[in-house]
Amino acid sequence: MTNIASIVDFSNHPIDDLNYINKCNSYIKENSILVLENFLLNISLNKILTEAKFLEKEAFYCEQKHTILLKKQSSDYDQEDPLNILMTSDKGCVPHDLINTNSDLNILYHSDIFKNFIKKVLGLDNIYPYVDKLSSINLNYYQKGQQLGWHFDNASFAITLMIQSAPIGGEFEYITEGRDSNKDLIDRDIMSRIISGSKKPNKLNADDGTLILFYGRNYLHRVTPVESEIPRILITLNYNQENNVELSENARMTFFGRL
Ligand SMILES: O=C(O)CCC(=O)C(=O)O
Ligand SMILES: [Fe+2]
Repeated sequence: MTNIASIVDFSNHPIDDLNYINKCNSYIKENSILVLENFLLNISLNKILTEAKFLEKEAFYCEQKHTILLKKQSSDYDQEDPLNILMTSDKGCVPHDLINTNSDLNILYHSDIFKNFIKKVLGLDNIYPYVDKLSSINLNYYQKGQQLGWHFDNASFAITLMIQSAPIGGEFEYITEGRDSNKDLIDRDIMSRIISGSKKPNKLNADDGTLILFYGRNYLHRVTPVESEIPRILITLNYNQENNVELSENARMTFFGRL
């Protein structure tokens, strides 16, 4: 059985070390995003990439139109209202039940050391996998022309692993201001300027093997269209703060095409 020490590069990222954990916690509090480059050892990255390429033919592709709050357009609001403008998102997804039980991804996801790191860095009491068989780990494929439109996530935090960045396009863009979901505040002016392109977002061009933690419910973000024949492959590691949560049937049908 593979050990997490043969997956994570502990020399760069000693995720079991309290000083390192505290450093990451301070960093994300200050910056709202934490980018850990070369998080995966090369040998593990290559194994995961091989598995992801093998599973690519199983991906379910969906295209959606949604507002930045992931809702449908409403005739109650002005079409120009930044909360009512439609975005396009399209990508392919391989759900958790197709990933090998012995995959480094499963070992990492279930590892107590990794989960403890995530909990402490994000200041959470506990984190739990989804109880449905599809939603905990997802392989996402963005083929040429595919993208994620501007949005806020439903989940408060996101954990992603870049496995194959696109040579052209497929950039992660984000802002770290403009919403406080706890106080139900959204700065419409900032949203309008980002959507229209008059305000420039931050850009992140993550290399393969990078782990990213991000407060996606509070910060608008998108993935620009992939422009290369080589797809962008990104893994989401999805946890809940409560036990026994399943992704809604509607969301599972949308993203995976099945329950
Ligand atoms: O692909 C990415 O880098 C971000 C994914 C994302 O924003 C999402 O799945 O909600
Ligand atoms: Fe997102």
